[in-house]
Amino acid sequence: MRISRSSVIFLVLLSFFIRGVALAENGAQPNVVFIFADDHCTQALSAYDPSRIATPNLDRLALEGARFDTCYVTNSICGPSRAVIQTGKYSHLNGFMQNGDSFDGSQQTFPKLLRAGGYETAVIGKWHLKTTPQGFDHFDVLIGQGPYYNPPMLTGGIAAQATQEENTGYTTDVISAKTLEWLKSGRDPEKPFMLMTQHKAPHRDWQPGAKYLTWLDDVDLPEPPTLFDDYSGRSSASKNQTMSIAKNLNMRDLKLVPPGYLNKEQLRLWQEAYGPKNEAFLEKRDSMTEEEVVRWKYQRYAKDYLRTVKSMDDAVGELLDYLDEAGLAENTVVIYSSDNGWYLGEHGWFDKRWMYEESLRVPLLVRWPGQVREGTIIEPIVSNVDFAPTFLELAGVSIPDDFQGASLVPFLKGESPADWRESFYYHYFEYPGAHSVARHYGVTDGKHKLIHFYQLDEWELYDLEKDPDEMQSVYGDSGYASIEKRLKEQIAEHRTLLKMPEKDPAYSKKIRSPKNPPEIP
Ligand code: SGN
Repeated sequence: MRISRSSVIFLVLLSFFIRGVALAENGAQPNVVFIFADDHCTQALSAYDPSRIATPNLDRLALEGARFDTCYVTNSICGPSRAVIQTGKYSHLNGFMQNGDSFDGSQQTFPKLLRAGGYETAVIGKWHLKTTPQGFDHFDVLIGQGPYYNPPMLTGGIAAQATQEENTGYTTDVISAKTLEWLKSGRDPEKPFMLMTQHKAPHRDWQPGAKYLTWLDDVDLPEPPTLFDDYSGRSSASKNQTMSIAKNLNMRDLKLVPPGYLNKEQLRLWQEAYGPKNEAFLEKRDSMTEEEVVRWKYQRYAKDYLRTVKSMDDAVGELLDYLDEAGLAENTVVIYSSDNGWYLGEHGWFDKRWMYEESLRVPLLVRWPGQVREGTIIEPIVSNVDFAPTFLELAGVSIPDDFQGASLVPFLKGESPADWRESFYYHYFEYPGAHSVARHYGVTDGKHKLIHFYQLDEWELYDLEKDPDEMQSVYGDSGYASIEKRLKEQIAEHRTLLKMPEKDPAYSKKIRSPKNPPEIP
């Protein structure tokens, strides 16, 4: 009997379909919900640090699942971090090294591999990779950074032409509603799914939603001990940055002027909340010392940041409740992380970019019922370059050889992989650029950290056990000579393994020059 080519194709597709349905039903292919924040640091997530905020919904993930305590990003900035997650590769190989870049969506990405493995894929919320998402059955994404209120969004997917739509409301709530809507009625119930729900919050300029405009008004937040750091123990790089709470927050950041785009009712609520607080500040401004003004700015900035986190925590609660109600929780792995770490006043800073701990480290929480033991804490160094291989292993899809990270599934199952990385390579490329952080690379093994600001040819070495706040570089100190030598060798090994070219591949790139935001009066 002769079987036509089209029959063969039909039979192959049918067998894939049957396999997909069977796997989805018996739980072999769990759903994955990846909840992602923008600029959320562990200092503002109570499962890690309860000193400034309670995030009960995010904490649920840690209590019912695992908390990774040392998750580092390879390049601490928005677009590059997202590209690492899409591709499982460091920035120099995925081509997205700085925020001005455009993501080449035609390359191999994990959503495409998951689709080929029978998953339905969706991304809702912040995308920030410039080009239209590829590899997603459904996308509904902010355009560029997107505003905090009334965000226009681009929606489409594999089977639909992209169209732009207007939305009204607070962006965190809009993303939350769209996420629930897709789960309830947008997806194909016959297939396992991978959903990325990605918030704008708590990105600059930290605009709270109406519900939290006055929350924390009566509280004095604790100040980080390094708020008045003078950078005397370090190279010239940290003295030349422009991310200082004292000097670089502008009127909008500090809410001394309202956002220009709010609708009438949103503006009314905003003015009602900030008007009296601003008047009180401006009245006493002239009699305040410089130090008092920095303290005031820290409180204003940190509270607004935490207010945006609070709304996001509510959104996470709604999502977890829905997974429970719909009977999806048992067979869904929920993962929470952020694109980079952040300074909530430590070293006198806001923003990210550095290889120093606060900006290098991101939250990573994973709940996987029946697989991850409740309350697990995982200490070894993991990274956002490990996310893509993890997604693939969860789905039972094979991991391509050119991925540069490794799956975290063994840790989730309570194993300690014998050949896990003992040190980690970091590389930041965006200088000149926003906040003037010099280009650098470095290595850390969790105990020591060696950083090379290569344009300046200045080095720093930290003893993280003795000096966890990285206040005093011991580079060149004879007592650390053997450690310095070992870390330099590790840098060379990592660079070879990671296929890092000798010359900075981003040198020739044009970078937008930083704007000079106006100072407060
Ligand atoms: C982006 C960066 C911020 C930066 C602003 C303004 N975030 O929003 O780090 O403060 O630009 O830059 S990112 O999510 O895109 O990485 S400035 O040059 O005007 O100060």
